[in-house]
Amino acid sequence: MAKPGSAFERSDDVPWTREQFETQLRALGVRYHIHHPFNIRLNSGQCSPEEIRGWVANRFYYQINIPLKDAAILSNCEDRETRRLWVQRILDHDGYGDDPGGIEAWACLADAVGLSRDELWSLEHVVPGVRFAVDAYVNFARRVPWQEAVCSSLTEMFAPQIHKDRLSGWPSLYPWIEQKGLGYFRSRIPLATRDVEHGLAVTLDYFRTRAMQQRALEILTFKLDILWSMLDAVEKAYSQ
Ligand code: AHQ
Repeated sequence: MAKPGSAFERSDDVPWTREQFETQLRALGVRYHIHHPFNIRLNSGQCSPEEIRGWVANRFYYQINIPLKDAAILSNCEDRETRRLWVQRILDHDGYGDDPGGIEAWACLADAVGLSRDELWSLEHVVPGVRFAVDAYVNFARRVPWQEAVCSSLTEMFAPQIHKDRLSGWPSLYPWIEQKGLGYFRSRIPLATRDVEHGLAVTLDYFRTRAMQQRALEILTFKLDILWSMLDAVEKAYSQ
């Protein structure tokens, strides 16, 4: 590879600017699970109660593993300022003080779609493809530099829209689902926006060379594939 700045440096060696890098990251949104056939059917009112219960029960495995993933990042992170911010993500899901947290909010969603708490927490409905994808995410966060795991959380750049779709559509599409069960989606919109602001700053600062920026795109693609393959597995299990 040519010396940086030399006349022989090729254009694909030159790092992207912060704006170019962010544009490249956001362009991966075309692979976000909002475009998955199961999600399109789910958010357009075409799923049966059984399919929705299956999706809620399987996504619960993802939700209860987010704090483990975030704790793995904390355990690898030597920077106190970053930890002071990142620890909030665990509290958001596990709850803190009077706030029961996002995992409890997801259990309320389960109540609303007719899944008992025992059934939900038994994880009996979690299909192998979902378990493998979620476990791959947690194990990734355990073994890579914490900045790479932070980068993988940036799929939430695209999350506000998918939550807004559920909030705007489900009440009329699925009138049988009690609306108080949708509270989790409502809670995530400001939290996802806050989390992405921090995650993006870490990512744009850490991945400085063109090769590292390319690695960041690969990391985000890996996480997009995790979300996509979870819906593949749910669709195969519940939509035949
Ligand atoms: O509810 C979600 C959530 O708490 C998180 C944390 C974040 C991460 O650290 O990877 N990603 C994420 C996501 C949540 N909900 C998903 C959805 O479709 O409801 C979207 C998902 C994401 O975009 O990564």
